[in-house]
Amino acid sequence: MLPKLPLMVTKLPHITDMVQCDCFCTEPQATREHRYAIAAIKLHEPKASRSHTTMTVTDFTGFGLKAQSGIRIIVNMMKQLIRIRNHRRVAYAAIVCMGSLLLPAGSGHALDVSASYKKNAQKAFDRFLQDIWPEAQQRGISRKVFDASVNRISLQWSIPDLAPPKIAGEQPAASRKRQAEFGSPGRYFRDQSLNQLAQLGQKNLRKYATALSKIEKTTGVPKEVVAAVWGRETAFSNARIPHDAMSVLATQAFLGRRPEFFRPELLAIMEIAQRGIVPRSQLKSSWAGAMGHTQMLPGLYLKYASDGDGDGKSDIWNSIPDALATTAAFLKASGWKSGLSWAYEVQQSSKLDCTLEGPDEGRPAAQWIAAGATRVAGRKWPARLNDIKSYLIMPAGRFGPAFIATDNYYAIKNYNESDLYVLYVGNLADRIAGGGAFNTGWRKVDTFTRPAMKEVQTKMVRLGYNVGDTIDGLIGFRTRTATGMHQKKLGVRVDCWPNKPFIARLK
Ligand SMILES: [Ca+2]
Repeated sequence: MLPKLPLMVTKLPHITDMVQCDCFCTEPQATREHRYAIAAIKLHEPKASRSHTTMTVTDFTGFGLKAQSGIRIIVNMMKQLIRIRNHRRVAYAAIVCMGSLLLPAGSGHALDVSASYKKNAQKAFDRFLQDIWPEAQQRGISRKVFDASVNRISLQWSIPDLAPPKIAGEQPAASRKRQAEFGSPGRYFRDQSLNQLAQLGQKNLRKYATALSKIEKTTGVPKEVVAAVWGRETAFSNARIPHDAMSVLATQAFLGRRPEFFRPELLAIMEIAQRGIVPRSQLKSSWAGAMGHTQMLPGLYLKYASDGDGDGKSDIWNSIPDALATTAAFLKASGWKSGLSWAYEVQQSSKLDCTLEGPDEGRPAAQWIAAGATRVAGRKWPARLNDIKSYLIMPAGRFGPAFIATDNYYAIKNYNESDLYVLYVGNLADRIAGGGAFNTGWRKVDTFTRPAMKEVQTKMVRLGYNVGDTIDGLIGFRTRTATGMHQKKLGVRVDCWPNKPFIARLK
């Protein structure tokens, strides 16, 4: 038996890449921490592929895994392996460790930035911050709070996924996008990780029973769902959230890929500082600017801040009940309908037309049922679902589980724009409530890099199909349904997944 890795490594690894692509599809800084972390994962899972481990590392370094803990993990595992006399594994571990130190060296920075660029950028950044003042003032932020905020903001050159603008005639290359391969969604739903997380969830459900019952009563969002978001976001507050949120948001607003998205968030966090809910030193976030136990952006906090522990203020940074109440308020505002599940798994069947997947094809559940949707394991449909607008969800086309989802599915999706995120949270919630894995397994599908999938999407657009608002290289429901529609046209098997033989036939 292999020793178990500490929580951060066992709980978070398999979760992310497609789940939160914006945050995790970036080449991480190949620092020593990453190498140790890769070694630790390789040691735990010798069969993990290079791209998989890199993603895994990106995932939990996003939460602040430190070099020290990476080394400690390896040393402890080696000790245990020696103790249980697993010499082959020890030798393997030693090789992996050494190999990991020889991995292509990184500079420690996501960006290759010259000293002169940095100097000019700093000046432009200072001006950028001062230019925000009129907007800040309009929002009721005092000059005192504004100055105190700005004085302690520093440019964060090391956060991933930056796209620095041209300054004084110079423009560094944007940080590289990692060319990871996207494989079968199945690997995000490993029983071991999910069950461990579900057990922690059940423990926390008992610990916060009073607060969670109150939250469920006032918002209609089941306590298991609220807990599952918490588990997914910070592994029940076991993840480190290391960054100064204001500096991260200011950097994202100035150097990031989506300045128009982050500028209002920067103003929002200044407003939070103005309210003086917690000291500035406690306003910590992930590198994407999300804060607190359930990882909320400042703008969402301002809208949905709720008081879960009844002390009269909403402190999502220190109070778990407050964070949970705020998350539930957001889910409610996103359209949560009480008394309904997030989704009902149905038998994968050719009676279900996979080109009807997604939010545009919502219809009363009775219509899906009449068309042949049958719940798995002989489960009965709740009668009240009949008239409720429901949606077909097939995250891997015909190569995985299928669901009839409710608006609650899209409420979770409002937290994170990814089907796999919703499925993860939904399944974790079901497991916390005593359920298990999905009934239908995930079959192997062809894997692609994002640029390769972008090419495929471009071809499909040329053929007149809608693959979504942007050609993003991700296989979302529009890419899946467009695939199915083209398969229909070609007269081949309709499986709604762009495997290689299908792509070969795209002109
Ligand atoms: Ca409170």
